[in-house]
Amino acid sequence: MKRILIVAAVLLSLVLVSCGGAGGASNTINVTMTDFQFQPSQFTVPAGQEIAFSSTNSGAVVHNFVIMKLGTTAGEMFDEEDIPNVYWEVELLPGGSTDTSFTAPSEPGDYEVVCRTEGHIVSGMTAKLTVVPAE
Ligand SMILES: [Cu+2]
Repeated sequence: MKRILIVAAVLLSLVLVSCGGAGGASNTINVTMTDFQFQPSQFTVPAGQEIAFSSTNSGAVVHNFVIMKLGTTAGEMFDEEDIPNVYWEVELLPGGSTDTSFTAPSEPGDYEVVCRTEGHIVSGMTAKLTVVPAE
């Protein structure tokens, strides 16, 4: 009897953990760009849905929020050959801000986010966009 209870408790915790993963998705991204970071640097959105995007550049130089297509990476430096791999991007001048939106990719997975301003990737200006199946 005791063993059955333990098995039930383990199964229940597994269910709770998996629900927590999918439930973390949000239709809103609110990100601050600094010299040289995205804050926060991890986002989870539902596949194929409209995402409200708000951002402020509180740094002293131009920053970008560039979502790379699934399975691609800009590597250590964003250059010409990376342009076809851009899924969506927005550029903000120093002190600038934006309220816009984009449609989340339809394919679940981890997407790389970078700032394409020269030297910013190696300075640590990267983030991760996790796309999960829409409920
Ligand atoms: Cu930047």
